[in-house]
Amino acid sequence: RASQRVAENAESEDAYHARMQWWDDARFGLFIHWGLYAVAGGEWQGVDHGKEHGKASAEWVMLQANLDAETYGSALAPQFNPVEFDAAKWVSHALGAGMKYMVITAKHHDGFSMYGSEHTEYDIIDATPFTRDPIKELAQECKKQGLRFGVYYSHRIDWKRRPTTWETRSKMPKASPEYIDFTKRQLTELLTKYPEIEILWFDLGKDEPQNRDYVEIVRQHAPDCIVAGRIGKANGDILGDYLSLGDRRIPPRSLKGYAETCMTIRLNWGYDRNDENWKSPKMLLDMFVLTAARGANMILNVGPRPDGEWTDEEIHGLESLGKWMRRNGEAFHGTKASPFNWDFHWGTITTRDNTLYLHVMNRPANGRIEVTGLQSKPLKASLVGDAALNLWIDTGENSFAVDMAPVKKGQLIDVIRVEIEEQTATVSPGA
Ligand code: H79
Repeated sequence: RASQRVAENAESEDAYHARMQWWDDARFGLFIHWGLYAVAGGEWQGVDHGKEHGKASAEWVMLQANLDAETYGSALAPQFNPVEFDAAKWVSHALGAGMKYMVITAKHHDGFSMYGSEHTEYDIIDATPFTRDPIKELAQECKKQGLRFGVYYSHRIDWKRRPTTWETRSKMPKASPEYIDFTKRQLTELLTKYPEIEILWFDLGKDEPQNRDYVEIVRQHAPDCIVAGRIGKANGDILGDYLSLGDRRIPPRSLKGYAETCMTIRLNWGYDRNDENWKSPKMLLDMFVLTAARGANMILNVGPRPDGEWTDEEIHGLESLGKWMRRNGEAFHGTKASPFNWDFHWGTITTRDNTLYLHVMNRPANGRIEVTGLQSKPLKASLVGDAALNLWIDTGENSFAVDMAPVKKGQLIDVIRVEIEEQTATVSPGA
């Protein structure tokens, strides 16, 4: 696979792919947006900013309510006391859902550090009544339970140190040398204080020369750490180890390199007390398999409450995904993109060597799963999770159909394993 990273990187192609291996095999991760904005829950002085602006805004409330950092921080930080926060529980929720990694906000656009930082007092230890460091507790708990750990870090947008307003939000002032230095010190601190960090998820970077220095810091302190594509560019060179697709975007076609979709379980990233736009487990799973069919990962976001608990919808939503993931793991962990650059009326496909996995998102009444346009012969079909259930195959010219009538209904998506003679090209979509 072609890489997204800059050519001048000293690392060999092989070393790069070896470093990306666990991530590429993982397919599914957890994203967590948690910060002072959880206290506001999308509202400021009775105004629901999601409604006011017609857009999800919980972690943007500082800008949407036009607050300076002093007003925002002094109102919210003294109230941030998540006594129910339990790292062990959060990690179990992720593992129970079949996720292989988590990424949590260490600093979002509001500029507030969710870990104990030596370089600012605008952090969870100094500014809130909560005396614990959730980044540290999660990092350690991930290590203990076997979940990979990463942090989100807003390196360009920082409304405390690079102030802007709702109206001028697209025109950021140039980063001062002090801000760049602060960012470098915080990145160094994160990577040395929490050696468990294996992903640095930068957000909304543009083309700024300091981006290259930020990547350098990661390479220096954590050579195996993966850098998300939203770090941006430096003098035209694309930085980062993988392509991070735009917020909530499912890749339309297979991509050349490693890629990731970040998706929300409801509309908002951060906790929003008024957001009822929950996606059903079925819809989340459909989006997940469509992403896997393009060879990309998905990180699904939750926005925990200010008391440290997850909402019931988040807990139960992840539980139902987990049930499916446990049964069907072989159909996405370590798989490759579909040989087709399109999907089917019944669903989509992932592959491993000479195996196709047919993800039946919408089961036809006659139980006939048709695959047209593949220049290879099918040998054997069975149900994932029930290898004993062999299914009849009807073979044609560059096409075949599996009869899934014997498969009991009940799963959100049935996955059929088809062994084929060899992986070959597909015929043109018009054929
Ligand atoms: O961290 C999450 C978002 O806060 C962040 N990226 C994800 C992972 C993000 N920040 N900006 N953007 C994404 C793109 C800009 C979106 C905007 Fe808006 C549309 C800014 C104003 C209108 C979303 C909707 C934020 C406020 C209203």
